[in-house]
Amino acid sequence: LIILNELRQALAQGAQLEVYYQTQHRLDDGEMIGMEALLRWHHPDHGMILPTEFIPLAERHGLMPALGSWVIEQVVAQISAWRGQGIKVVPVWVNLSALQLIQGDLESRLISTLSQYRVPAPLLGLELTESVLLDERAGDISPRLEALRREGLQIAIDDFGTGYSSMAYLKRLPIDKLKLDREFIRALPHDHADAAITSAVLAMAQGLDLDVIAEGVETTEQRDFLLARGCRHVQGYLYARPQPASAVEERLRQSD
Ligand code: G
Ligand code: G
Ligand code: MN
Ligand code: NA
Repeated sequence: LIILNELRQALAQGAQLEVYYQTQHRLDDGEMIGMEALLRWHHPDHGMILPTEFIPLAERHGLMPALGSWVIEQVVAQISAWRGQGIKVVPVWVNLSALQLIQGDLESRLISTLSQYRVPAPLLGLELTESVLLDERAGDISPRLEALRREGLQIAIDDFGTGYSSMAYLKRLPIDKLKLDREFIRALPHDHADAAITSAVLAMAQGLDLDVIAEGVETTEQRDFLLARGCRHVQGYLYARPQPASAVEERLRQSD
């Protein structure tokens, strides 16, 4: 539990935590259309620790609403700083933990952070996994998502296809985008099952008028397969790895 205390300290001081950004692109012409904020912890002894290791710890030990709020404020402040420098910004997507939704005042906190930094709501997207969306402790989430969308925020289902995958919630929940999990992308185009699933999700999303972004695209073969099946957006190492704000800032300036 030394690490837990260290995480608590890192959060209090902010210095060892850093938000990385992975750019997202339009498939047909490569244009940057967004980015995902991904938290990193630079530990003085252990080097970089990935969120898969420390976020579950933060969730178990009550650090999560605070850590999540820290990420949101960092991201909104960064967008604001870029806008202040005249840099044209693309929407930034933040991952939400179930514990942030259970905390009932998420919506008002988001809205007040955005207005404090004078950042237009459409520049912030929220990624929720299927398990977060279906977490009963958060209550009926549909009107809450609706309220956020009315304010202009965008909502995506993250890791789509790996959770409970009840198609019923797609009908019920007000969302903008599906993030097709990289599990289904990895073995494309050769794996028949993955090819069938990916094609079916793309067709279904088109019928539901939902955008799809394919995650974990690493090869041109994967890209070509997706493009041929009407997928419009991608995120993956083929385009960019998660990187510090200063590095994506370069790309924002170039693509401006
Ligand atoms: O780059 P990658 O190793 O960053 O991310 C690993 C996992 O950690 C992903 O499932 C991602 O959704 C999650 N993650 C990254 N940053 C955050 C964050 O700020 N909040 C939450 N809740 N999850 C995050
Ligand atoms: O929030 P989510 O679970 O979708 O987090 C995205 C995760 O996927 C992060 O850990 C990120 O670093 C990782 N990632 C992004 N692009 C690629 C990729 O092309 N290949 C692999 N293996 N991982 C990726
Ligand atoms: Mn995500
Ligand atoms: Na994902």
